[in-house]
Amino acid sequence: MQVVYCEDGLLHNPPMEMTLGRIKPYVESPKRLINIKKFIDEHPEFEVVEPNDYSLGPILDVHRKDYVDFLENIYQEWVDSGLNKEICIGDTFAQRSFVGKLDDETIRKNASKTSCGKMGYYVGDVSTPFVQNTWRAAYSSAQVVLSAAHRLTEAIEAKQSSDHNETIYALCRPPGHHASDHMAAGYCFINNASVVARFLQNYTLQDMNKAKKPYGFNLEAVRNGQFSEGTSKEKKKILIVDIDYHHGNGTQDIFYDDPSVFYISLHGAPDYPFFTGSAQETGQGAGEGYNINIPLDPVTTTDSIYLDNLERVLNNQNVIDFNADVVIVSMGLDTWFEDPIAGMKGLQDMNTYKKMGALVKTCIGTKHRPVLFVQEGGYTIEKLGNLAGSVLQGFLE
Ligand code: SP5
Ligand code: ZN
Repeated sequence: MQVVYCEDGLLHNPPMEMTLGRIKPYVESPKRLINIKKFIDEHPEFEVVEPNDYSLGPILDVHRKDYVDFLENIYQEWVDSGLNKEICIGDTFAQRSFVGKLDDETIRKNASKTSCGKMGYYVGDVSTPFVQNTWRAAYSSAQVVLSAAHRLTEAIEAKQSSDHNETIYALCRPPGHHASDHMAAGYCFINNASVVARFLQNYTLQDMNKAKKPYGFNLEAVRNGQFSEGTSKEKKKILIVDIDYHHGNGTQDIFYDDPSVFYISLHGAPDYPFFTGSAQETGQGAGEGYNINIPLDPVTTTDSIYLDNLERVLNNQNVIDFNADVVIVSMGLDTWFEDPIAGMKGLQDMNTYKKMGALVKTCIGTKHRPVLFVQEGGYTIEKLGNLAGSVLQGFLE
């Protein structure tokens, strides 16, 4: 299995975060990536490949331009206004009644007068800080996933028989599933899984070939508005299976009214992000019926309960009828019982992770479909290589 990896993912390294009333070292640490990469390097069934650069175009198919400008510039603006160079972290948030009855555009204009205001408008919590190279890391993370999608598309189009799944792993960091079209949250800045879902829908293989440049983070081209664009007319159907411990509120939100992207999430509840993730959230408008949430009790969920739920949802009639062209797995590894900020108390067997990968391969809703694994959360640094490797090995076996 090919694994796309980029060292620039290590560049986002804030000195601290605040979670559950405690100031602590940043939990979503670069060590996570290093540890998974180490496992990948030690196992011959994986082959590490370099990313390419597809510019900002595919990112702007999901995220608002004003938000992308914010991601790019906020750290420097914060420092230029005399604030802490060590870390740019919000402390006042544009929540509900705090913004009164003003319309979004007015709130955005008011917020945009200061870097603190922008942090309050574009960020959802205090555990999503910016440092010097945060934007560069987030951009690289998206390019890793886009590169994986391009390679997967090449493999799909070159495919001779249908007796095996085409598959690839985007070993990206920072993660993405809490980021919405205009908000960073939960360690996430660019919603990688969503960007790649749209990329697969909007770009033909020819578009991808044309957009592809050597990975280099071409800021000038980005400033000059030289973005790649997709021309695809046939919209591929994308199934996103989110097995991160947390509900992927950002991904759900981005596709909530879209019947061409089916979002499934198994997650611990009640827990972060607290406001979304109930089973009653089934999509809206044309997207009604294309969103399935499976909240699980973090205390009583065991290995077999978790696997039963995963198997059931991947064999759900609506998922089968959807008949996805491509499956994206938002692969969080923070369900593991020892996870320092998450974890299901009863998920203690490494084999469970193999079985997760095996289920993605064998269940009717996912069987024989190309699968793109996208790295999300997971914070038991020492175990992450094993956990990620187990899911992928379970899929390959
Ligand atoms: C990508 C990702 O996994 N982001 C997670 C962000 C979570 N941040 C807040 C976590 C604090 C709440 N958890 C309390 C559970 C205690 N067992
Ligand atoms: Zn998570």
